[in-house]
Amino acid sequence: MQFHDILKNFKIDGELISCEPYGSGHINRTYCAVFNTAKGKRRYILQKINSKLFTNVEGLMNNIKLVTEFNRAEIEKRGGDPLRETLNLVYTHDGKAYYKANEDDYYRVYVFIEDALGYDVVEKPEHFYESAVAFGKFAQLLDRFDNTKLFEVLPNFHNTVMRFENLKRAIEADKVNRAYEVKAEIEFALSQEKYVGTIVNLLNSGKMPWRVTHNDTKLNNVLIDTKTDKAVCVIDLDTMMPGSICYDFGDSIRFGCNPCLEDTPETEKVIFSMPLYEEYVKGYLSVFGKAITDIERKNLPMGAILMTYECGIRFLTDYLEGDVYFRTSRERQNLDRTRTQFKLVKDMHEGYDKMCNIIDKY
Ligand code: ADP
Ligand code: GN1
Ligand code: MG
Repeated sequence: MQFHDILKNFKIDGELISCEPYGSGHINRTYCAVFNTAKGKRRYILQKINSKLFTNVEGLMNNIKLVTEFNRAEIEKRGGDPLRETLNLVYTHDGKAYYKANEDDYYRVYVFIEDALGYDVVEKPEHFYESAVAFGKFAQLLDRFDNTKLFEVLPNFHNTVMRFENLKRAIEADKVNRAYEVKAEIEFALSQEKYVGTIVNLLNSGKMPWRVTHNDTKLNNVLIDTKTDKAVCVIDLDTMMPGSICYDFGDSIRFGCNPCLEDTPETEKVIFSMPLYEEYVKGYLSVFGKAITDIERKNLPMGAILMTYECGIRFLTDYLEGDVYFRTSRERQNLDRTRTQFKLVKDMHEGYDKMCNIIDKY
């Protein structure tokens, strides 16, 4: 189907000029659509939703609608700019949050947030600090949102125990005959078994609170103002679900404290950056510090280790299954991603005491 035929279903006044692939997400297909309107050129984000993964698009889009409308009202109350500080869905002519083009072919449109970018690697430490403030504020904002309203889009998304079981099954099945070339990675992955239940057990025993969490808190899921270097908006709300704050903290650390790209083939250049970790802790706790419980605070460093490890074993599982989940553009990309994560996990174990001391400092 042509972009024009898809976009004409959304409430946009104007003529479509172009529509090109945009951004670097691994899951959905994102495009930037430019329209000529009475007010001049206007850009929109068009996304083809990965409906193989998100099998209940109605439930997914209802979550995003609820959360963005809630945030919009809160931002307005606080005198902020609701067109920039939250995602804004563009609805279809019949008032829906998505358009179904064909069976398994779903699209959504967001207002494009101008003069802001998502970064794949920390270019300036203040960007990372700013992302921490943004995710902290986001968590704080949603602390008042009733999480029973959210449909659980991907159950067990950060259940590290289940991810570990998936890995073991993939090793056993060895579908595409790759296990022999990743022996060292498999050995490392299995050596971490004693940690995998830490957060899951705390949540399930009621010792750690379930909160509304974002669950995909990579730096490139916060848009940073290109002029002021301040965080503008948290995006990519597909994985909003009940979870632990240690997941959100940990996933940010996993991605941002690596000076290299997530899929760098030069694993030897990957080092866990303690100064960047400190930037993030400072920013996050400056806004969320009061709401956080002792057990959450104490487990933030373990959250970082586990989210990095979990992402590593997800990449490894996907490599063993023939690259069917994460989008790849070259061979062994998922293996490089795995190695990056595992190197970070090793560094974090070594720096664990220091990571805890930094939490105590703030
Ligand atoms: P994925 O789930 O595939 O990661 P995202 O929702 O994160 O998809 O979008 C991919 C990229 O598109 C983002 O990293 C960001 O650069 C850009 N993007 C997404 N939404 C907007 C928006 N409303 N305004 C500007 N850029 C956006
Ligand atoms: C995926 O969609 P994107 O690129 O923001 C993945 C995350 C991983 C991340 C690794 C729904 O995020 O869980 O941490 O890749 N999202 C989903 O970069 O699986
Ligand atoms: Mg994204």
